[in-house]
Amino acid sequence: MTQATTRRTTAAKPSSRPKAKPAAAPESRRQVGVLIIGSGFAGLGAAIRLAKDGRDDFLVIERGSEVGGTWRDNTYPGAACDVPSHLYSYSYEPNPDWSRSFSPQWEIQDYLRRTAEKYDVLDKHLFDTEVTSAQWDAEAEQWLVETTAGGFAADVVVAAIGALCEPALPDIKGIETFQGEVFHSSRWNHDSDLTGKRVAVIGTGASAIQIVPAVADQVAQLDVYQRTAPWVMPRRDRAYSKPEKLVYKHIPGAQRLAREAIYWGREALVVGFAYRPKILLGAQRVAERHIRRQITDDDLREAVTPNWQIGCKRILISNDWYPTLVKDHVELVTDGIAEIRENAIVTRDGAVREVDAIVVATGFHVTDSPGWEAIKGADGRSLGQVWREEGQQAYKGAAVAGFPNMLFVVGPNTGLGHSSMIYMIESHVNYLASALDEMDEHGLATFEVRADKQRAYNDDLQEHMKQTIWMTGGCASWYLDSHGKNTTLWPSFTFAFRRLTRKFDLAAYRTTARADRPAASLTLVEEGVA
Ligand code: N01
Repeated sequence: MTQATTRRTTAAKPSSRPKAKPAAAPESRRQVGVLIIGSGFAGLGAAIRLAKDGRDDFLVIERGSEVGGTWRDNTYPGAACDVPSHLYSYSYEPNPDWSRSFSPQWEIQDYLRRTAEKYDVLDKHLFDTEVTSAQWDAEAEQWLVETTAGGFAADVVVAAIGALCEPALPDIKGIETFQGEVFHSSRWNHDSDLTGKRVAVIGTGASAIQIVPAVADQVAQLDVYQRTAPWVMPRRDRAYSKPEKLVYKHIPGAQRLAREAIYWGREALVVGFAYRPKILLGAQRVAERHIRRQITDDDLREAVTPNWQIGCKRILISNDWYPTLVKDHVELVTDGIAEIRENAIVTRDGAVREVDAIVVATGFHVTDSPGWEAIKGADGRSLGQVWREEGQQAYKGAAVAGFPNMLFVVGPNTGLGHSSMIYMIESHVNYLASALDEMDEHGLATFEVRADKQRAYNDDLQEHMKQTIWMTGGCASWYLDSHGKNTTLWPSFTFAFRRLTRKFDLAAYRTTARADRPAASLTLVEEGVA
């Protein structure tokens, strides 16, 4: 999908994107059964499942030059996962060789590369290819997909685009006039040597708290611009010993047991996040103690202490964030940014801080991704327009009314604040696989979720959402859309989502039969639709 752009950021070099080809004539389109957009954990997981199920007629379109998605793109110093590795991996592909409890980025990227090779799906990928538009053709009952490598006609489209892929660049006055280097955390410019430079980092989210400690000792001056203080817990990270790895490799079930223990430990947190937010106050005490132990200066302690309840935004983990902020050449700046000049950042109090480079760690377009504009449904409206007008929502996070034969892996309200997204991805992959089986079994040409089913599902979900910490904790976060609704997170236990998506529920969908299918064979399906 289209890339967010701004002048002078490495996220924005137009030359790095292949040029779009003109729309293909229908006869020159390549026909494909299932077209998967994106090859991060989600798209790759979908491809592997289709291959395992003996389906051959699928293709993955990936704009990057290899698999990995967010783990390919986020190469900033210090990048690592904050979910334990034994859980943050495919269930069918355990890795006994994880080096630590929280793996670094490069290790996860290696894991994804190896897994793609092992399951032999790389020749089903078109890399360095961007989807420029996808339009539902009601007559042909197919998606007409334009890409930078030509046109495709697909029976089913799988949107595995990911929520954290379009950098959100801050709209700060004068940012385009800055003469030094500017780059987004997820588009780290490795040609830029920060050694001995005066560097500013804008943002104090999950990315910034990894970047700041990793670059601090390299630079001459580090200004950290904080808009909202995050809650930070101790990071219980350690290297796995050789004997541990041997146990995981050679003792059947040992690694699965470790994974299960991590899973259920994390799942217990849902009680606090989604049902009884007061329980999280215990965690808040631990985070407060973390501040007291690592910072002695009262003013700095106050500046880093959030004024909202823990859990409302993502809980961060770090042992070196606060110790970095107390270093002499590091300054936490809490006055808002008024403007950026050729060589400096000016804050609202009038202070001018000269800098040589700016790292923009300001997050992603999650609820307003520009990618949604390129997908046009049955009535010609783009997904972006539909979601702006009606709110971002999908049935079971997977299907959107008006967008037949398209499934998300993973879509609205499937994100997690406490556990591994790979679990949610595998749940959605089950749903996708079941949908394709149902299409085969009943000879279906199309399926489209019923608007009333989608509405009822989301009304129910949002009703439950009201009691969660994300709505009651007193913060603003990227979990919420412009209407103030939480359209990103799953508000319950992940095993409940697994149950919900185990089987494709045809009764919630309108369907049409394939032209070659005898009408009698459709009876069952028609009965299923209430
Ligand atoms: O982005 P964020 P991120 N002027 O949106 C600030 C995942 N992740 O890239 O809080 C000044 O969390 C903004 O301030 P505020 C993880 O799911 C995982 O860090 O909005 N500041 C905030 O401090 C995470 O949640 C890992 O007031 C501005 C920061 O920028 C998600 O990615 C590692 C601003 C943005 O924080 C995103 O994390 C990294 C402006 N105009 C990321 N606009 C793992 O470990 C925004 N900010 C797995």
